[in-house]
Amino acid sequence: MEFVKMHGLGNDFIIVETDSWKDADQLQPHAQYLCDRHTGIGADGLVAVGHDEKMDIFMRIFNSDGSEPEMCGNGIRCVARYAYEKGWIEGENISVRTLAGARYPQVELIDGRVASVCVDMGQPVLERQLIPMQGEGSIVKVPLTTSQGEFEITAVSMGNPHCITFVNDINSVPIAAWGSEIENHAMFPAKTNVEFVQVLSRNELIMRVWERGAGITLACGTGACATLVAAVLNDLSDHKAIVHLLGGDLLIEWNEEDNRVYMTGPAQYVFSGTIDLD
Ligand code: ZDP
Repeated sequence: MEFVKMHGLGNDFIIVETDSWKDADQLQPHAQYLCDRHTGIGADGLVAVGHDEKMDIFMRIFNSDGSEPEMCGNGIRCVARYAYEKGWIEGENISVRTLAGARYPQVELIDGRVASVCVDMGQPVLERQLIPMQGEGSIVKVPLTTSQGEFEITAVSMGNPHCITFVNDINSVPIAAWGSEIENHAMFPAKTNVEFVQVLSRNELIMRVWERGAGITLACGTGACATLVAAVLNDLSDHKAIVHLLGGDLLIEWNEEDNRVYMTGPAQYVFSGTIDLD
């Protein structure tokens, strides 16, 4: 099987072409092995991409634990660059079919090469049952009890669930200990991605992430979008901010006119190769 390794701010993916959305089913049993950083290729996720009947392309992602999330922000920037530079796309605007619905990346060129990608990540989902999150009422400043203490969280879905906690000192947060418990908390019937955020200003946030199905990663695009939305809902940020991640920075805007979230950041190649699945 041929593959290309790409990453968005160090959140890395194995990109594999499949003939159809359905054909990507055959990849899921191999995700754990292929993503293993010792016995496989090594990545945070496995991404299937190909031509779609209604949209320009489709994208399916499998986390390194083999689970299939609805959406992927760093990954969609990678497949946008991949499809553009393969010559699959006319122009710079791409329509992508995902499990979360249609998403619309736009490649940004310098000297004919993709320098960055701006993705319309759609509207944030703020209805508790659709995140999904147990209980009733607001999704802002919700008390969450864990074995490691009480948290005040804000939940946002970008097609996939995110649980955001604001902290005073990001470097003091035990990401793995808190993140792994909250990921599997009963409050989140589909589990959740877990973000910890320190606010530097109304236009600058630091975010660290424990990802559902992947653990600590260097960056999470959907998580950065959810972080900005949560910061606005808590009146801690304006509608446009830089989100600093371990792997680098993303520019996130929650547009007040169309209620859609826009994410801009890089997508980079690492290497290509072949691997024998058997
Ligand atoms: O929702 C989830 O299970 C995430 N782990 C999916 C991957 C999210 C990603 N890191 C991103 O950038 O949004 C690819």
